[in-house]
Amino acid sequence: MNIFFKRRKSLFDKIDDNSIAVFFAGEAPVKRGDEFYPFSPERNFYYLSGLDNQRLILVMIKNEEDKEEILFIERFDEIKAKWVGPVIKKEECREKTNIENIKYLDEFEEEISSIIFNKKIENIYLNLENRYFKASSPDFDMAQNIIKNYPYIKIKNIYTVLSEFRTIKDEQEIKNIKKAIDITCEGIYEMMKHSKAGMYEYEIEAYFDYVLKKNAVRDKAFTSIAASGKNAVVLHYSENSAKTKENDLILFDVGASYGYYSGDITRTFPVNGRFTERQKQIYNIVLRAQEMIISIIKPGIEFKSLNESLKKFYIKELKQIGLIENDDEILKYYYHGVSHFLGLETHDVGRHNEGVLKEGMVLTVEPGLYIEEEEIGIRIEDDVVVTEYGCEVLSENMIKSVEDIENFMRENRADD
Ligand SMILES: [Mn+2]
Repeated sequence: MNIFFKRRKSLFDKIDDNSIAVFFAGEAPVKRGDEFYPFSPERNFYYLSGLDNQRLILVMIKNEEDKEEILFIERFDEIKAKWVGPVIKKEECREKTNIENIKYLDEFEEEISSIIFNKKIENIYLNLENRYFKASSPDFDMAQNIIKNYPYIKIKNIYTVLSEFRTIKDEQEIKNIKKAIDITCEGIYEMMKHSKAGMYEYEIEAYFDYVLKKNAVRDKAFTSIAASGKNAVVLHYSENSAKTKENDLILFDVGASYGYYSGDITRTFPVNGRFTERQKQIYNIVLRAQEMIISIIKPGIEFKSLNESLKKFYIKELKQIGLIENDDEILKYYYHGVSHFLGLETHDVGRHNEGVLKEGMVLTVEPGLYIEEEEIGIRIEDDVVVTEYGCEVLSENMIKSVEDIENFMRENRADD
């Protein structure tokens, strides 16, 4: 069965009778003048349709008698076709989505009013993600129009329902995430091979970008972090412009995107291929912390307990090496969360802090320690999928022990 059809079928079960649900693919935002940012489909639209063309609209209609779906696409325009290429055709849409009824965008408004009237529509479900007070999107515009023109219709938010769906990954999704991770790891190995003290952070990063392009990945999952020495204590450092020094560690938090699914991996290694004794000591604490967290992940565990366990572990370890005396000093050296969901977005949807882990969830495990006064910032991040009794590390082939990293860098350094 077509996976997108299957997802829409499950969604129909969650919406009330006499309702329609509307999803917009969105369009690329203007950069400036006649330039646009690259297009990336709205994720719930993509999740339900598998289409990544701009401006499309998916409408789902449900009443007591039947369930209907309509896809609105752009009409063919000869001049536009000569400049930017032809738009997606009805036949291709049918094949990819299993939606039979395909209409043109210029018919959308008339069609919606006729559905509202003829099908006695009482509710309209819209995809209302709202992180900012002045949110603007086709969904919010439509909400405004409905309130104005059909004040008796109730507007409901489908975003939260889909977020719930999307936290549990199906086989196809895990395959895509795995592929994104494999390419990401290949890129990290490439950086390890070429890294030398004295290179600029972006010079090493360029080897990651090369691997992405070589694998036909057009998009990164997020802006790469390439942070050497003390820069690594800034969590979202993205300047990537400093010159590395002889005994620097360098932290790479990077991710390829594949089929719109994100990989998210962090590795920290010495630019010159050899850890100092102190770096080794701190690195091994982070590594053992990560292994401990991975070992406790299983269905039923509270998401927020992962971070609590990590802090307890760190407090004990950092007291042992004399870095801290009191429990609350830990916040000086570790100040983020250990995990987030991963999927169609890098910080994927789902209310992690309120919930427990379930089979099929994909999450990151990314403990770090940041000692500013010693210019040491270390984070190790892998991605795991929760299984029936535990979890599977999707990036398990990516080396991370001190010994493996030093050996790999010694044996594989390129002579450029
Ligand atoms: Mn992450």
